[in-house]
Amino acid sequence: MGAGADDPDTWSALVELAERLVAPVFQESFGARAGFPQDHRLFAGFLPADRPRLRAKLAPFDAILVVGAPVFRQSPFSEGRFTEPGTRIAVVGDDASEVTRSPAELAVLAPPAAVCRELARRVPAREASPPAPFHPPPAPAPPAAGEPLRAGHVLAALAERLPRDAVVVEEAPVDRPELHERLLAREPLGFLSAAMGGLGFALAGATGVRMALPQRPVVAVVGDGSSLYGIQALWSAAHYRVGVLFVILSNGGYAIMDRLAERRGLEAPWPRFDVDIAALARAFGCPGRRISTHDELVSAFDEVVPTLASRTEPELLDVVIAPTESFTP
Ligand SMILES: Cc1ncc(C[n+]2csc(CCOP(=O)(O)OP(=O)(O)O)c2C)c(N)n1
Repeated sequence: MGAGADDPDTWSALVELAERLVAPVFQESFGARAGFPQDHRLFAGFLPADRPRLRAKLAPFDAILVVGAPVFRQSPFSEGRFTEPGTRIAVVGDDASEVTRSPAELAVLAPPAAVCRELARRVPAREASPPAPFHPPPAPAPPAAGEPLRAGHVLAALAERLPRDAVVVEEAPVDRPELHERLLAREPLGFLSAAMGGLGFALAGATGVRMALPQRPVVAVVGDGSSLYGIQALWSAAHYRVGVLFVILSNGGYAIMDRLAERRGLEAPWPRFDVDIAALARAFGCPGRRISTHDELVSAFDEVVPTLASRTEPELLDVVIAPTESFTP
């Protein structure tokens, strides 16, 4: 399932269909939105964006129905087939270019909710034992004295506190896989991302979502590098009194670019940087504070997260973390 399935109608049609087939449901990789409730017992996790791991993940299945997503979004590129030979693929979606370029045996250009609802009515119920459900990894223990915070600490602390209806806007390149696994989308529009790698979307995007849907709590989780591609959105959030929580994962560099360079045996030519994003936020009129300990992190979340449904002032938490050392997209 993918971004093209992210509306209440399609979610409920897909739940009906998946339950009838006792079929595991995977979220597309590098997607813009979630296409299925990620806390449902048939949710099976996130497809890899890396082709060898995608092939391995899909190898047990003889038939795959793709709904509201391309077959299959991958980045960075690697050689080879998407699936093992013999796997049959059908795709349903209302994005004509996505449907027509997908290498599938059957491609249906149609509103996914209607198709899935009708399929759920027509396919025979399957007798099968349910697949293993997806569980987020356990929260990491707080860092020992002298050890830095890591992305996992921030994401796990947020996951423990966010209400079901929160909208999480993601632009945290190297930590996206872990963000997916910890911050599950439990309601439509629970997850939002630009999904094409171009930076500069999240601060303005989160502000706009909260303006359009003032009843939804909105949190943006953004890399420090990414935040600099559209930092002036903080002025808009402050000026228009938009109560978004901006969580900056400040690892002092372009970690994903470093990891991608390493994969190719290259040394990263770009420098590390140390920009005080909290001070920048304040310069734009948005309250901002720097967080460097687990206690500060937890007490800031305890203070701010419960106010998200009703607040009319943005807040930026600039959380200093160690760069994530591996990237398996
Ligand atoms: C507009 C734009 N410019 C440059 C890039 C290349 N780029 C991709 S990720 C990245 C670094 C992002 O840094 P940060 O937000 O700190 O995330 P991290 O990798 O540390 O998680 C850059 C420069 C891009 N994707 N889009």
